[in-house]
Amino acid sequence: FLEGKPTVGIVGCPFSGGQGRTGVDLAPNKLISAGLVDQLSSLGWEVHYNSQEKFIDIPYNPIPASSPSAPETGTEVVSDSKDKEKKIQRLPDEDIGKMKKPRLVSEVNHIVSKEVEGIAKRGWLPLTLGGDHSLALGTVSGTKAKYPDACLIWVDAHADINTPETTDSGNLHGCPVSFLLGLEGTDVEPFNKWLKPCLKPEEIVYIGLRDVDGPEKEILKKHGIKAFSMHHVDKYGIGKVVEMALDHVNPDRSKPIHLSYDVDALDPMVAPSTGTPVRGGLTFREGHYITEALAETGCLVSVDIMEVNPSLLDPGSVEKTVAAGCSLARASLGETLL
Ligand code: 6HN
Ligand code: MN
Ligand code: MN
Ligand code: MN
Repeated sequence: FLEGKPTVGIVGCPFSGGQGRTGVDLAPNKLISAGLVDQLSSLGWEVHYNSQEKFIDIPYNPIPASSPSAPETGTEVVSDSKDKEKKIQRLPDEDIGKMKKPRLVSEVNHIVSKEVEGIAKRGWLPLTLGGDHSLALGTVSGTKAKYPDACLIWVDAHADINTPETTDSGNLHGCPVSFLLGLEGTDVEPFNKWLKPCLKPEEIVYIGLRDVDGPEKEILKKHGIKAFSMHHVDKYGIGKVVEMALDHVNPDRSKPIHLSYDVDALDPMVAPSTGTPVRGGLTFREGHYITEALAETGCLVSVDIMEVNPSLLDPGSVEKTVAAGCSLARASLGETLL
């Protein structure tokens, strides 16, 4: 599906507003500092990297707070990457219903959506580095704008399919899938200003689930959404699970694939530095096998690596998690194909 010389457009998204912990916004820089651009170039890809500085212009809470004392509202002085100072008026971003930071999450994702769409429309592969998983609102809608028949493989400990009504936490990183599907309760401001439902229930498949909220289980059942939990990985083995997942969303291996990878799908021993770790996850090899098998299909058109949080735990844990993020990205782009 890609055009011309294989080219990847890395979209660095320093964003943490879809959940409550700071630090996940540091991941894109960490992944890049770990050498990701050169690593992907070595695989034969032309690599373009852009970090989404535009986020700082959004008039809601700073992303990330440019200083710990940055005000929630009022005038803030921020410096861009060229150390040019700008004054920005911060507006309040009150909860809407249970949703936390709805305006911020919406505006950031609108930018990400257009960015991903633009990269995809050049015939390049967008590789989005989160940031928290609410960013999938932007990445998946952007991919779908170029490839309306793309299917979505969601690798995660969580289903991220709460609606604004079912969410307990109010954190929008637990909700992106419901918005993409246009489930009941998601046609709400400010998201409905730009985000149209773009995904059908039969176009998504999950791998790695092990912490799904009660209402999410009902949603999965009601809409007949296919999910391979860790139980299925144990029962069938990862090879069979990926094959069954592809048979479900992409039976002829003819459709474009968007991979949205939350590193908390990996076991916390493999990827400890993440905001919502859950025991009993994918091993290092199982986690990488998924990306290798998808690379092998030749159908991957868009990849997200989400929820690395370099501010959590000790330096050793951070290094492991960042290294896992880089190697998942490399494997998705074909590193381990012989
Ligand atoms: N993630 N189901 C929980 C919630 O808050 O809705 C956890 C969501 C985790 C989201 O890991 O991307
Ligand atoms: Mn997630
Ligand atoms: Mn998760
Ligand atoms: Mn939970």
